[in-house]
Amino acid sequence: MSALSGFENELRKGLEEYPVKPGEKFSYGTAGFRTLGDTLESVLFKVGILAALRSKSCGGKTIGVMITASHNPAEDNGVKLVDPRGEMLDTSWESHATDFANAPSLDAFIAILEDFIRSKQISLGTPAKVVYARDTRASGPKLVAALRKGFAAMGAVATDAEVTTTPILHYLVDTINTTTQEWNVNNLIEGYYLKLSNAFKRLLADRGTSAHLLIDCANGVGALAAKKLDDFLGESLTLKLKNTSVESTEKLNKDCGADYVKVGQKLPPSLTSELRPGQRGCSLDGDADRLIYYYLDDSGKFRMLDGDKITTLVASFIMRLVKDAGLDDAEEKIKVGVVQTAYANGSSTRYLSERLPVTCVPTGVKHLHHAAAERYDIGVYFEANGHGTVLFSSSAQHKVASHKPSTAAQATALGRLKDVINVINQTVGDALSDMLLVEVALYHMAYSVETWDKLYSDLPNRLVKVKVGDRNAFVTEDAERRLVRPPGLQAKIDELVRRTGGRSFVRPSGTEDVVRVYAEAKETEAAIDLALRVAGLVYDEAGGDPAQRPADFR
Ligand code: 16G
Ligand code: MG
Repeated sequence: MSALSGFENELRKGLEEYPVKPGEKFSYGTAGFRTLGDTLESVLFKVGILAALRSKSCGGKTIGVMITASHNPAEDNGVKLVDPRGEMLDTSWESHATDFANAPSLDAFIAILEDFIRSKQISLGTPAKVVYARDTRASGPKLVAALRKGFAAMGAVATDAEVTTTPILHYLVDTINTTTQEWNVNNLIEGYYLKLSNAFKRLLADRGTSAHLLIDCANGVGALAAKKLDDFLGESLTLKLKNTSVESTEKLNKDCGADYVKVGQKLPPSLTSELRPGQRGCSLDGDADRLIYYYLDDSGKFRMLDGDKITTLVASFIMRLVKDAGLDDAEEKIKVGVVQTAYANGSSTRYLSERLPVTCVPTGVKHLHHAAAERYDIGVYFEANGHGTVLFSSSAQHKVASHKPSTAAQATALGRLKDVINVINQTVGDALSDMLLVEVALYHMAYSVETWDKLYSDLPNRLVKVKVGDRNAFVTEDAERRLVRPPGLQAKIDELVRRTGGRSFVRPSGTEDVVRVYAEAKETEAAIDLALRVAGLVYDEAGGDPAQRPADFR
């Protein structure tokens, strides 16, 4: 008798309602499943089942499910699972998620499920608990309906966190699994805003005037969260919210948002008449887990402060607090370090390496998060695209909590460090929490936005997409900085870089069917030239059709 016999009826009904259509192929990538929203119902039904099984395999702990496609176009959608501590799904489950999604029939699916349950030794009698949320996309509600049927098929108890940001969902998962008190989801969300805003207000208590900040909310769920946060912040920070049209779902990420700014290295047109020279502005992405700052200099020129600049500011601030609190002496030494990816601007890596340990890891939050937790007592990580946070190890948190300051100045710094811990959402990058952290760091470091910007000068850089037949033919090593396959290509890139100067690397995207080329050099024209030459090499090497070769590839 099959272990699933009691569930077969519901599974059959679900699969009949949400069949995989011929030719469809899904893959659980860097950020979960992500594709056109209208094609995802079958995936969501199965993700509901997978989340329930994940909960059972974690002894009944609550698992999170977030429905979002982040910075991608409004018609896309996606879904990812969140593990009990609020971190990304264990990587060993990713390929199973893909197998589930692609199972073509009831029989095939049941066979995969049974095999999986046996290999993971999941006891189906263990209760399952899940909490789920979605962003503002139009396809969200029907994807939620399919997801709920997946939960129901496995008897999971599901809590609906409704429309909220990705980082709030991560926070909820962690909090639900660690709280010993009675809770309901609204109180927990309120607790999130209180935790952030109270710590922020204490950190800025001695600032006489309120700073002004313009926020581009990408017409997404970040607009709702920023409005709520604004209520909690009161006078401590004056927010001006732009691109808040969440009802017009087609406007999501359209000509605005963190990715628009980072990729185009330009201000969203909707902000041009809003931002005055010297004033700070920032952009969130569609699910509010990325943050990019900017300002216009005296001559009105747009200046961007990306994830690398945020790392520099935040790491400098935290190092100073650790030192001022007396936590950097031999006995209690707290080691602060930074994690970046190959996309980090070379100037930022140089600046940071002269001051603290820096680790480079492959793209994707799970890699950065893991390295930050493994390698440092306090690990600051940001991708250049603005996704990041700060992790405090339990030993660092213990040292901060138990340290006895020997001077009044140490006591002040220690108090600030404790509040900084509370401003941060340690489960994942959180644009709103990061924004508060940046504002606090600027104030306490006594930096204007210009001083912050001038800590180092970004090397000009360029990112180019290359459409190839099979991006899996591209295999990297050394944290994606070098190619091992196709054979011989890296040597050609090395030769180009040797001749022209600068830095370049090639990696297959984890979210799109393309290969990405990054190049940086001392001059803008040289960076563009290098990127387009490497793109040309990649295209030719991957057997691209000469007739279709993009005209600008060199
Ligand atoms: C996803 C990742 C992000 C990464 C990006 C790279 C998460 C939550 N998000 O958005 O960290 O920078 O993919 O995309 O991990 P790419 O592989 O297409 O370049
Ligand atoms: Mg995002």
